[in-house]
Amino acid sequence: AGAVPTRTGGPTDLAGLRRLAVATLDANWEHDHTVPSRTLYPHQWSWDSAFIAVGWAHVRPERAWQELTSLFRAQWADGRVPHIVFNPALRVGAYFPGPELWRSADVEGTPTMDTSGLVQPPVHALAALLAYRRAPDPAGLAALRRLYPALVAQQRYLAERRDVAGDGLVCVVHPWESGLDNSPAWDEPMAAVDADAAVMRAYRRHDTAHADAAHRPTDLDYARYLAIVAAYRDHGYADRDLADGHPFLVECPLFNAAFGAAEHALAEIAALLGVDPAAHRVRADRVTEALVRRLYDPGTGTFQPRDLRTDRLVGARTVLGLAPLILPDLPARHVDALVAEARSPRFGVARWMDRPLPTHDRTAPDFEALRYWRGPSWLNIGWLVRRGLLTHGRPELAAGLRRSMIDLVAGAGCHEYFHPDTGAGLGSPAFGWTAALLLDLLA
Ligand code: 2M8
Repeated sequence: AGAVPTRTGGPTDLAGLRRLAVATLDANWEHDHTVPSRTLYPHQWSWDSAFIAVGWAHVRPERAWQELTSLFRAQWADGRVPHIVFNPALRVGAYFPGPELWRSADVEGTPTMDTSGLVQPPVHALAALLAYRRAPDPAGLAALRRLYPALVAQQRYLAERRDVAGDGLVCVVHPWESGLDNSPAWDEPMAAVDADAAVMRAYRRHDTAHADAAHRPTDLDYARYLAIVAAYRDHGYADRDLADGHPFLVECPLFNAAFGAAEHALAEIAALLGVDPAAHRVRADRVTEALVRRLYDPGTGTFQPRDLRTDRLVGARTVLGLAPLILPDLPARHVDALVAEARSPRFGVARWMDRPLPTHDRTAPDFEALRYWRGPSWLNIGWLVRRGLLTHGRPELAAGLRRSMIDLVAGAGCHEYFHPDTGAGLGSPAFGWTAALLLDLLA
């Protein structure tokens, strides 16, 4: 796995940090969207664009709206917002798996550009609302008015096509949909997916050419990712009958918290547009109620994913379980339990102010400080949890978490993720949402 990387040093003054963030976003800007990373992820990613729009709103608001508008131009007729929108100008092989594997053009109701067929956590309505609040001018209001029906259709797709268990929650059909690709939360459901690491010999992974293989998912993970994509694609990306045989069906607390938070955001957007927000509020309440009923484990006092193939909660205590804090109507008892979990040695928020929020339980035997979503610290997750802490009246903890995130970038630059103890920068060194969310944290 190699030596533990050390911090290399980023700017330490706030103006220097801001300049670095803007320069990173500018360098990743591509006509009408921002790439997460020029090397690792050179196309447009769905939830990246939402986080990135929040950052653009602070410096170039018109780009925030272009970012979201270009993403929603790739929305499918059924309402799904694809998790990757491919840039046709890039050479074949710029990213794996590319358009030749997804074959979106073969499906009816897909846009003219190539896309994936999966979704990601729906944080876009929240992003649009925050972008507008930051820059509440007529151009922003017009953009919000254009986006609103698309954001509603995105929610409708999830509510109507992805409620596989009929319990009011959205089911993800691939770990990539969670955004936390190789989280230990998916180990159990992934173990049931039939695949052999040897499959990867037939492909050329692109990520390991740009990032240390020891900091990325394994070949066996990738073989399973491909097997699940193939199953969904060969089913025409149709969501009927998923329960009958799709190899990966999981209700994720972060995805569903984003789904509920989106209805809260849509209620506020609707009010701004003079539309009755009542239906959004009703739906938001239902999501929170379903999350508590289906994904809360009173035994551990945490939210956990539910594997629909076994109908059991997954035992791993990952940072996914803290995400319901972003729901303003989460009952006080559950908020208290999550705050206790966040402050525990597992996550250490504000107990050790100098330690960043990890993505997995630090005390778990499968905690890996360097490997992607199995331990390292990511700014989008810290940013969401901080919002949750502010929403529920925990300003000191929120301030500690904010400080820890700013320190990470000051210590290492706008990296994709960070070693949760040393703060060393990992993955892409010029990552879009790190830059964007830093701008938001500094505002
Ligand atoms: C990562 O996911 C992609 C697949 O979608 C990959 O590993 O190639 C994840 O970190 C995901 O959350 C993120 O949206 C994407 C682009 O930054 O990269």
